[in-house]
Amino acid sequence: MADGNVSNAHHPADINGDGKVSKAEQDMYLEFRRKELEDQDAMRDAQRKMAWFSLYGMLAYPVLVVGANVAKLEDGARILGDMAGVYFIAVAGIVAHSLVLRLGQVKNKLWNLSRNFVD
Ligand SMILES: [Ca+2]
Repeated sequence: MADGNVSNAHHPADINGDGKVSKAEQDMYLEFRRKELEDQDAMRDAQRKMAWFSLYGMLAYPVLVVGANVAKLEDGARILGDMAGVYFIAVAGIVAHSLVLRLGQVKNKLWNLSRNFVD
């Protein structure tokens, strides 16, 4: 029933639903997929930068408290000390989220590798 170009299965590139993927539909689909991959890459870069920025902030925090004491800013040092608990919990959440995302990517890669060995 189905010839070479027509298929009963709906292809995501077939926008008008005629069962064929025209050149224009294929180009649009490939462009959409390319943009999608670029967006995912940019999102991963932004999350990685956010995690590193948070870690640097975590390292700089005690230095800021000591620096405020050295600069005779006792109120500043006290306020920074009071905020430390909330700050470190928030940073730990950001870093943990980043690690969980990374572990998910590693798991997917291992899963895909194992599927290649089975096939
Ligand atoms: Ca079509």
